[in-house]
Amino acid sequence: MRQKILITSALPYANGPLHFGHIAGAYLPGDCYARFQRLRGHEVLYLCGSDEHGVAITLSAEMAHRSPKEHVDLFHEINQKFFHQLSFSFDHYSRTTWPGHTKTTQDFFQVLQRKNLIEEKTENHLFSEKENRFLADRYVIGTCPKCGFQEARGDECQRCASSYEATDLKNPRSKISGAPLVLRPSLHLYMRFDLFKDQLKEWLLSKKWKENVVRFAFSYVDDLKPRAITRDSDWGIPVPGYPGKVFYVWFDAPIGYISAAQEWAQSINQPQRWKDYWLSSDTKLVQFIGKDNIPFHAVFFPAMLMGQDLPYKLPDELPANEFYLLEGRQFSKSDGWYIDLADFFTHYSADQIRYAIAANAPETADSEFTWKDFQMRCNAELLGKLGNFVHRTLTFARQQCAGKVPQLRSLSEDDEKFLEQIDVLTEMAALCFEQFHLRKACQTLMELAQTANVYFDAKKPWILAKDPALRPELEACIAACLHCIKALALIASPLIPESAQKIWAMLGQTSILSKESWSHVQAMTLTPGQMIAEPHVLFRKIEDEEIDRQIEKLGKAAQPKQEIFMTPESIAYEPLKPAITYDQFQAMDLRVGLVLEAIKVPKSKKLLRLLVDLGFEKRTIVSGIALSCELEQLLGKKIIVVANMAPATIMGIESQGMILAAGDDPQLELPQIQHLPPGSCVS
Ligand code: B3M
Ligand code: ZN
Repeated sequence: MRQKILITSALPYANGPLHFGHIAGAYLPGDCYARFQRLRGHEVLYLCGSDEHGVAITLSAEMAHRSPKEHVDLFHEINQKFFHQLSFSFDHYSRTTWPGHTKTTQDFFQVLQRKNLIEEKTENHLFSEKENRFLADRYVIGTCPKCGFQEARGDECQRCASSYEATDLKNPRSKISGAPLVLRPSLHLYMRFDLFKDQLKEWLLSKKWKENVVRFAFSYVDDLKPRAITRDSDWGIPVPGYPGKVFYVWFDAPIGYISAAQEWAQSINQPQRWKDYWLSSDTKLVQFIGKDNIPFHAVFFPAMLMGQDLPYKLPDELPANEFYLLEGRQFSKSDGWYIDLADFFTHYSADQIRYAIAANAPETADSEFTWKDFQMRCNAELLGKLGNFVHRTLTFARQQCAGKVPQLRSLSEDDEKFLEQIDVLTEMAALCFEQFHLRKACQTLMELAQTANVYFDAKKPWILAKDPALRPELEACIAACLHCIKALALIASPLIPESAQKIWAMLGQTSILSKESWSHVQAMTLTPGQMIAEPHVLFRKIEDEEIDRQIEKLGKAAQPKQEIFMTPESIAYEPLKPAITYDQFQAMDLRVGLVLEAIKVPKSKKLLRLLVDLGFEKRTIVSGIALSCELEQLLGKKIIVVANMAPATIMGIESQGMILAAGDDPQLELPQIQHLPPGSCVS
C-alpha cells in the first residue's frame, strides 16, 4: 500500500566541508533509504538543509575574517555541491537562514510561551567589557578549576578532560582578544522539558529502535530539567520580546526540518502541502542522525513537538549510526586528519565511496574508513564481482546471441535453481533496505554477483558455444545471466545509483531505473530479442601505489593543531601572560624525571598514568599526552617535571606533579634532556 514517508537527514552545520564521517552517519543511510522507498512506490519527501546558526559558526567566521553570513553562504554552497556529487537525492535542501524559518521558529516558541512552558531565569554569565558582549563557552579560555591548566577551554579541559561550566574557570579570558572576562547577570529563557518526562517515557517505550538509541534517550529523560533555549548573540533567530537574545541553535535547528518542508511546498506552488507530511498521522517520519544527535532527536525536539497545538508527527524511526573514523582516528579538519572531498573526487567516483562506506557503515558500532579497505571494496567487490560478471555476460551475449536477449526457456534444474536464488537474494536485499541494514544490503548484492559468477563458470557457455546442438542450453544460460544482471541493477540502485543506471542501460532499458517499481523490475523478464548495449567498464582498478600515496598524504596533512588567538592585527600568537618576577619563576621546582611506567587511564582518550623516578623519590603523575606519545616511546625517557606542583586528583588518581610538553594535542613534544640524571634541577 502506497505510504507517505517523510525522511530527514541531520542538517549539517554550514561551518566547514563535509567529510566521510558525516556521510556515513546521517546522509548515505538516508539517501539509500529514500531511494529504496521510492522504488517501492511510496510517496517520499526527503529533506535536508544547512544548519547555519550557533556559536561554532560565529567563532569560525571570526577566525576566518568573515561575517557569519559570508561564512554560511560559503559552506552552504560547498556542501550542496558535495551532496550533489555524491548523488544524494534530497527532494529539497533548505537552510536555517531562510526567512521562512525565522517565522516558523518564532511561532513554535510563542505557542510554548503561551502554554507556560517557558520560564525566565537570570544567571551570571561571562562578559567581555573589551568586546562589549557576553561570550559563550567556546569563546572562553582560562585556568582549569581541577588541574590548573591555564589554557583550558570553556567547556572541557584539554589536559585533565574535566568538564565544567565556563563560569567555573579561573581567570577566564576571551579566546578572541585575550581580554579578561567578568561575571554579569543575564536573563535567559528556559523550556520546561521536565514537564514532558512522563509523556516522553511513554512514547519512547512504544518504540522498537536500536538498543543504543533507546538507552541513550532514556538516560536524558530520567533527569530532565528546564533547559536554556536562548543565547546572547546577534547571530541566530531573534527571540520575540527579548532584544539581543537569539534562540540556542539546537532550539531552532530541528524546527528546520519543518521549515524545509514549508519551503519545499512553496517551491512547488502548493504552500499547504507540507501539512500532508508533518501534520498527518498516516505519514511515516524517519530521521537519520549520528549518535551524538540522539538526545535532541529522541528527547528535546519531540518534547517541543508535543508542546505544540498542531498535531505534529513524532519520529517513527530514528536510525542513528555510530561514529565513522578515519584510519582509527576521528576525522578532524583542524588536525588535518580528514580526506578532502574535492581532491577525492579527482581520483574516485561517488559510487566507489558510497559503496565503500555503505559496506562498512557504523550501524551498531564505530567503524572506520581505511584506504586499504576502500581499495579492497572497489577492486575485489565492485570490479571483481559485480563489474566482472556484468561485463563477461554482456560481452558473451553480444558475441554469441547477436547482441540480443535470448528466450528464457529449456531451463535445466541448475538454471531454475539459479533463478530461484536471484529471487531470494532480491527479497533479502529489500528487507535489508527496509531495516536500515546497508552493510547487509551490500553483502547481499555481492553474494548475488558471486553466485552469478559461480553459475557462469559452472555452465561454461564458452564450451556450449562450440556445439550447435547445445544452443538451447547456451541461450538459457545467457538469458538467466541477463535476468540476474537486471536484479543486480535493482539492488544496486539505492547504493550506487549511477552504476546501477549504467547497468540498466546496458541491458537495453531506456527508462530511469530509480523511477521504476521494485516489484515490477523484480518480476519482469527481459524481452527476448531486445538489443543489449555495448558493455563498458563500470569500475577501474585502484593500484597499490595510489593508495600508498593517499596514506602518505594523510600522514603529512595531519599538521599540529594551531590554537589561533585572534587579535585585531590578526597575528595568530598566543597572547603573552602577565609578567612574573624572577622569584615567582624560582618558586617552581623543575626536575629531570625518568619514566619508569606509562599506562592509559581507563575511560580517557588523553590521559596517561606515569611512574616517574625523580632520583630522590618516585612519583605518580597523570598527564594528557596519550594522543601524542606512544606508550613504548615514553618508557626510559627523561622528562621535565614540575616537582613542587600541588597534588591533584584526576580521574580518581592522585597526580603528584606535572610534566612539561610543548605544542598542542595531538602533536605535543616532550623536551629532550636525555643525558642528565633523574633529579637534576632545571632552571
Ligand atoms: N547541525 C549536526 C551536528 O551536530 C547538527 C544537526 C542538526 S539537525 C537539526 O553535527
Ligand atoms: Zn584540567
